[in-house]
Amino acid sequence: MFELIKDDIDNIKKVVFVTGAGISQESGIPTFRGKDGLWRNHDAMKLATIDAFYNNPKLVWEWYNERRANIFAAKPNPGHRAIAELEKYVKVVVLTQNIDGLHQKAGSSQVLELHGSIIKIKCSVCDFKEETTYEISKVPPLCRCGNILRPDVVWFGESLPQDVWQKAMVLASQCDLMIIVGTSLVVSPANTLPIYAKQNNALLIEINPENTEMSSEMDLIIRNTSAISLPKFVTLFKKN
Ligand code: BV8
Ligand code: ZN
Repeated sequence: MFELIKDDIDNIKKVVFVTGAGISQESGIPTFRGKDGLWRNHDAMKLATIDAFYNNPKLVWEWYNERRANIFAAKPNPGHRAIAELEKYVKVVVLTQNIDGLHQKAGSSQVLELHGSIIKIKCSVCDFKEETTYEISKVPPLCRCGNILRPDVVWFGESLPQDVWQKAMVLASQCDLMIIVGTSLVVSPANTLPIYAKQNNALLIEINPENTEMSSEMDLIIRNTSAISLPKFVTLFKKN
């Protein structure tokens, strides 16, 4: 599977992962664009927008409540755990588009959440923010200032947190190897991270059962799932 890099392993010191919904698929969390990308016949892409939230905050909150319940019950899978284990051998940073916190649950210590986190909620007006894992029964929840609370995620049409994005670009341009796992690379600006890596001569590996928008740019393509491929990748670093 990883024959191409087997002899280069000793030169790999800094690995950056760019992960998307596909890496959590084997933890039972639906992806965005797969067949399970619909919820009550609503397209996830249309619900994850600021307009949808202001047009129908109750509906959007019902969607997030269902996702929160599913995510809080979900466990990291062997793919998440392999990335966490790799920290024993090399410097690892995870740039994730996911909001499910499964990388952190698996033990990864350097995770940048490019699109925020479903575990956090914030006020749509004041600076109130908190981490909540309790079920939000009354939707939409109100802040003590009287305004509606929202999930602390980045919706389509919203900018990514500037500090997180700046750091992600720097890390992408300083790695020896970038592994792009479980993402269709449809969503920008996250889909530009492999370009920063390539511009700095990093090796690019894509792990995805399907083609992506950038398959032609990759040095190595593993047409398999992350839960199968990533544990195999980590064994390359284990000195027998
Ligand atoms: C921005 C949080 C500046 C919410 C998410 C026109 C109008 C307005 C905007 C735009 C426009 N055109 C482009 C844009 C920019 C837009 C964008 O990219 N749109 C796309 C759809 C064209 N981006 C933005 O708006 C971003 N902000 O650009 O700011 C700006 C400001 C104003 C106006 C313009 C620009 C913000 C984007 C963040 C959106 N928020 N999530 C929530 O989750 O509720 S994105 C959402 O999609 C998730 O985070 C998800 O992770 C992400 C990306 O999708 P993927 O992770 O790739 O998931 P997908 O389902 O697509 O693919 C899964 C892959 O896994 C597949 O390839 C599959 O084969 C593979 N797979 C499946 N199983 C497995 C597997 N792989 C491995 N193993 C398996 N077992
Ligand atoms: Zn408030």
